[in-house]
Amino acid sequence: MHHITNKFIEEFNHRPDFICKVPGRVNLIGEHIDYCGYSVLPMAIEQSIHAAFRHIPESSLLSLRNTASEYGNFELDLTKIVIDKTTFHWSNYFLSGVLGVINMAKERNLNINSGVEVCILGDIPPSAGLSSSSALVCAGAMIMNHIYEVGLVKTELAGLCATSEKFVGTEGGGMDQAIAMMAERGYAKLIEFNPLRTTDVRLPDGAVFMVLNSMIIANKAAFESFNVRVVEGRIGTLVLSQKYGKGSIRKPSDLQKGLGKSLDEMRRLTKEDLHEEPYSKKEVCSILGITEEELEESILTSNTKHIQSFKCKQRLLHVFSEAARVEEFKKTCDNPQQASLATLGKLMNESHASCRDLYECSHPELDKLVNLVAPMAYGVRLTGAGWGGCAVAMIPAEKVEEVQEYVWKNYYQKLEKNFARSQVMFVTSPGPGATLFSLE
Ligand code: ADP
Ligand code: NG1
Ligand code: MG
Repeated sequence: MHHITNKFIEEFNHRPDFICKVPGRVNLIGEHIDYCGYSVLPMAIEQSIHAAFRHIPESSLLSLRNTASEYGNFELDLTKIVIDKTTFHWSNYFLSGVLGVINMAKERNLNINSGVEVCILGDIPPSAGLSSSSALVCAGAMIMNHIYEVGLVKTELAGLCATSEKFVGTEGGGMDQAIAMMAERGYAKLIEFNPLRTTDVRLPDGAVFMVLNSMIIANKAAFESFNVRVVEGRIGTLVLSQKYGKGSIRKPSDLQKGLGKSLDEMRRLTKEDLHEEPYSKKEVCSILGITEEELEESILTSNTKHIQSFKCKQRLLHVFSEAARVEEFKKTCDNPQQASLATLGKLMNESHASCRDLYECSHPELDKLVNLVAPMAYGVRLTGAGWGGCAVAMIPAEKVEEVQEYVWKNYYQKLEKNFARSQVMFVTSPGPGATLFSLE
């Protein structure tokens, strides 16, 4: 805490009033299904974004600083806030939370004529699937909620931040913002959507969760793969929806509800009704009875308009099977038995295989890491969006050192880079959600 306060004083010549702390998260199971409307099961980690801030009533300026010099300073007049999706500047994340709350404050006719000085210190490995992005978004929103006295409670902030992070350009779901806001120490959470709600999940005794960073950077806003997956699922759902006379349903969970089918039945439909080869743009338009322009405008995102083919079947098979694994994982945690650890581990392994083969969101280095850990773990899988970033392994508590030693030697030392062991591999237990501390 000293470091951030000192940096704040160095930058602004006075002490901050408050510190806002927002954690990162590790998703235990349920990957790439939150934006399809399905439940996910993450927990908050210790690593967080800390934002020291001071309200400046006499100005409308936001002054943003970072303790890490690579991020650079940022200034903006809050009355003229805009987010340029194409710049990929770190401030975009913070600003999207800020903008979400400003829009809400305007709707409520609140006075928004004041400014704020902010200094960020973050120790969530960035672009590693541990949700550093949403922690920044949530910090921006919490600070403005406080300063403008908007009065949003945590569930409202979580929903608002999920919508706001889209200002950055990624079409994600609401998992990261929900766990960042609503986590509670000691529990993982089942997060359900529409309406957003969380249920405590107590993890079984005898195993620990270890996060291992592949050190492959995956910046989700700067590359299109994330949104390509979103639209592939969307198109597959529209094709099925059309076939079953359900109109233009584009969210898999909505279609499931509309059809009144189980997840297994949805998988069967997907297998029978969609073809293996990628759908071309032309074919999609002909099935849906729309023009290419309409496809681009109302179904694709600004960074996926140029995509020519869509692997709808593979993506939806992942979605429906992953949603079923989350249900099974939760059930197993709720009724602990002797074989529970093995069952949970198996589900995690299946989740990884599905992410790798059907959703194609892994990375060869991440697979290498997963394969190294697998023989010593109950289960191990990529966590977060993928394409690099971290794996999460459930391992017997007594095997922690053995695993770390082995992976250090066989993975990290081979990368020939300098990093602290504790930064790339750490055991984690469920931490609390976002908090605001007064320094007065
Ligand atoms: P993830 O959410 O998995 O960490 P994203 O690609 O969604 O990865 O977001 C990573 C981005 O978040 C970084 O490129 C950077 O812009 C921003 N970010 C993360 N940590 C910090 C930090 N400590 N300070 C400033 N920006 C950060
Ligand atoms: P990360 O890894 O934090 O960028 C993303 C999405 C989640 C979820 C996961 C995949 C955002 C803010 N986050 O997480 O909603 O879809 O990927 O399960 O878009
Ligand atoms: Mg992110």
